[in-house]
Amino acid sequence: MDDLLTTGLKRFGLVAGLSLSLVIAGCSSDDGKKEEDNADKPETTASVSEAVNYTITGIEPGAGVFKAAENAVDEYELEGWNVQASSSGAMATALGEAVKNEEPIIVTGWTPHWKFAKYDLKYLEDPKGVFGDVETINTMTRKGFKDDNPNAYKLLEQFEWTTDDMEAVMAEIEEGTSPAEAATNWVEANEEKVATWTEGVEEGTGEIELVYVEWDSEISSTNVVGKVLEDLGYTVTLTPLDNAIMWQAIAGGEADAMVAAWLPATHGDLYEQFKDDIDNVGVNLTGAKIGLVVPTYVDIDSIEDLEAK
Ligand code: PBE
Repeated sequence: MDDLLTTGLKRFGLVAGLSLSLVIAGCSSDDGKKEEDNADKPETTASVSEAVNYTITGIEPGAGVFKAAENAVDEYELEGWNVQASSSGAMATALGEAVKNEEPIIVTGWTPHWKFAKYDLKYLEDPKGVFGDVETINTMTRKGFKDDNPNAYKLLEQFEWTTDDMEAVMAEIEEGTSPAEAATNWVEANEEKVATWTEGVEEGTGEIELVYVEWDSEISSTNVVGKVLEDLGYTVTLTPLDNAIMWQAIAGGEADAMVAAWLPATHGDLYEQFKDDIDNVGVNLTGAKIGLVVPTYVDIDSIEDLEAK
């Protein structure tokens, strides 16, 4: 893969070098060079826009990052661009294929995610701040859950980990381990950290339903929390839902808890909509981020470098 990337970098370096000489040629004599000068720009920037067919490879349309990408198309006046609805898995496959073939691609991306360890990637700068800043992932329960299950609630209150922790679970799943097994392995390998979550928590019984969306990050966190609750004696069900439905299920009391609320920006609209009917337990991870992500060999740095169709 290193070789492929190096080749990709060389290729794009060559294009950049070529355009520089055209610009210099354009500067040295004014007459007759104008066209070449202008023609040079699409070479570098529009070629990326063109090569990706004015398409951002998206994920589930209910995801905050998908909606933010659509806002970015508006805010940066990218007429003719399309944010393609897909799934997190299909996006990752498309990204992997593009890197293998050294082709440009723009995806809706987020951190924590295993893709940053596997490929050389960068976030496109977002001077308009459409994708928000660094944010937190938060735990939410239905109202009344605390009274019904004070011990499980205490565990959820004490559940907090790092992007590295989450990425370790994600990486194992990406390599083919089942989510449940990867969660078990992580819990066994991180007894001390788990002990801080279960400190003062007594064993319990009964059923707990955790809801989540099948994003790689949330598959990891939900399975880990589910495993710890199971170890405490609860019967745990993990139910994958669409994003808005997940929030609705907690607000309506149909499900007990989720650890998948990205705030303040990514799920800010959903939080506003449901916050009065939800118990916000608190932060479980800091350092989360969303944005447009490209392989480093793609020769643009900012969303502003993209061009309308
Ligand atoms: N994500 C992963 C979600 C939150 C977690 C970034 C894909 C979203 O955009 O809603």
